[in-house]
Amino acid sequence: MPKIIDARVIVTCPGRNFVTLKIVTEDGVHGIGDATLNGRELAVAAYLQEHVIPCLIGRDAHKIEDIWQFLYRGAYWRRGPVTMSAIAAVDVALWDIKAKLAGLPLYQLLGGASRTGVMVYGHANGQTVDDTVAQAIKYRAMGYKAIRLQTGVPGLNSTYGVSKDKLFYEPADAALPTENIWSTSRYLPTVPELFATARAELGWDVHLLHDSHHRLTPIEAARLGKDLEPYRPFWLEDVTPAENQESFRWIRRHTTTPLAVGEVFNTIWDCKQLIEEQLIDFIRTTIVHGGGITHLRRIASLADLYNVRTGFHGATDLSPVCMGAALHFDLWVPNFGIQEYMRHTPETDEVFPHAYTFSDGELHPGEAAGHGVEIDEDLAAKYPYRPAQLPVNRLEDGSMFNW
Ligand code: GCO
Ligand code: MG
Repeated sequence: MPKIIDARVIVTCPGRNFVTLKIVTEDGVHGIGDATLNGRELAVAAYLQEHVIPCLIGRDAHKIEDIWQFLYRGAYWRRGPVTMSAIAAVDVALWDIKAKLAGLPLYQLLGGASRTGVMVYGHANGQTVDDTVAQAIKYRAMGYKAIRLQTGVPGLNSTYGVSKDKLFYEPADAALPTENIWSTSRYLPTVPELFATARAELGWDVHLLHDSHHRLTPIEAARLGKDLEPYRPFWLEDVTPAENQESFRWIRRHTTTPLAVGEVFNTIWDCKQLIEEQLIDFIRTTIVHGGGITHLRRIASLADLYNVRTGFHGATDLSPVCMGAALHFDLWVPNFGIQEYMRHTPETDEVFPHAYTFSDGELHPGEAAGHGVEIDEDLAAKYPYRPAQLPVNRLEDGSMFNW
């Protein structure tokens, strides 16, 4: 058996913080998994270091399912982003090892390629509608078949999704949370205007997406969905905070705009009702925050029964290790929808050399054995951890709101 003899957590900050778990077997094969939880990185690092790694030493790296069940059931305190990100890191590192031992790219172990490439969406954003559409035109020229549009809201100093650096977006911008101001009434009219201009300039041969980032009530979401219908969005994302899965019934009754939810979910239980009642069209939960490949496979299979497709979260705060693993999953999963692709900084790409490549609006995981992503530990050590938290939102009258 490939016995686990060592496991370590690597924390590095090549532009932003990433937590990586490296597992090493007796015969010298290693695997890596992403454990990054934006703004709460050290909580997962400690969970792995203190509570998980001691349990891994001496185990058979081939027993992925048994180790998953051990960590999930064995924690007693089930679910939650910290626990599930830690389990995900172990799971992905073990799949990496298994595929390396088999000498195969990971997607072959899942069932082989179902498609030739993975359609991704890029992020066009700007302070004004015209800036945003100009960005979208650039993405189109780069080959993207799907583009997310986010624009500044007049009267608000900063808006979710509008970045300083155009190809990357890092909201965790300070050691203590930055306080932003939010106004739904100022925001709501901006999105249909943005989509109308985008369709006029870009035409219809491109998928357009938008993220409301958990800020609407169900009835506001329903209205936005209706207002966007003429522009045929690919999806409208995270319209309400989804702790209350029932609220999607209200949105669904009023609009045919496709709905995407789930980047903050951690297990199948967070999306069970949404999927079974067919209240959503795309499930966004991804490998790093949802218990790894082993658990995402269950979510995707449940979703497939109800015509819900995958649309994995792929923001900059998910490391290239998560992206690599996600792309193998995407290449295989029968009910694939789309993959988010927010590019990493060149420093991040250097720390995490990877086999995946972009062309014609698609990513491909490559043919390297394993998931095809490595970590350069010497380089990683040159970028020490920097405290950074996500922003918070207040309404114009000072009340705390959702970010
Ligand atoms: C997205 C997300 C991100 C999150 C970020 C938080 O759709 O890409 O909403 O931008 O805000 O991942 O850490
Ligand atoms: Mg989102």
